Amino acid sequence: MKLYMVPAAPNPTKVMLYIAEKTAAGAEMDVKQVLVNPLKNEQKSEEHLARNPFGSLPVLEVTDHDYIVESLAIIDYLEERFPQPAMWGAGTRERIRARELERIADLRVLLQVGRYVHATQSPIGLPPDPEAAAQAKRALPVAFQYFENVLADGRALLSGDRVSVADCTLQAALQFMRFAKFDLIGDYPQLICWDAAYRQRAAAKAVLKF
Ligand SMILES: N[C@@H](CCC(=O)N[C@@H](CS)C(=O)NCC(=O)O)C(=O)O
Repeated sequence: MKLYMVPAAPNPTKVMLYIAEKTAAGAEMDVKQVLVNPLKNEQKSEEHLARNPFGSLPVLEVTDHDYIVESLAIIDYLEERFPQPAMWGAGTRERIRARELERIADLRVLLQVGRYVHATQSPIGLPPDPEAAAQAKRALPVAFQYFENVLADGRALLSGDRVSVADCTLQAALQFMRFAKFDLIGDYPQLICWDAAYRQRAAAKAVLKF
């Protein structure tokens, strides 16, 4: 299998962290990572559009001409093929809780961070959009406070003591914040602690660039 990706971009990073976590825990996934460089607009090249008509990253090539073009669907596919260790947790309630946390991290943090960065200093040259930036920035505190509350019992990771996809998604978002050199988590001590601890993990060290 091949993962078309670019380091530091949040959606590819979420999948790369997921793969690195699984691999560090012993899963043998054999996913080759292939760079598609948005700084050269390669994600909109004919070659990449043939893989993914939306021209976005990541894309998983399962076999020749069989592509998955949504990050969470890629993770779900890999998780079904490589169920151990379970990255959504064990019982029904734990799995659904991890999924809920991942959706909140994705839709209320990663998406907003992405909007904010692209509206203020887009690495792929999108025009500045002060209104979109202000909207995205306004949406973040309630999500950060939510995670602050989740972490308030001193847990090491979002789901407790086991890493889950939610950790990968939240970290992918925070890395994009660091990449853009802005800090919006300064007022959230538990989140700062989680961030520092997560970045010490082998998977994080292998994947994160910022
Ligand atoms: N919903 C998609 C979003 C993918 C996405 O927006 N990827 C960004 C990188 S984080 C991208 O490729 N942006 C460049 C573009 O759309 O031209 C997913 O979860 O995979």
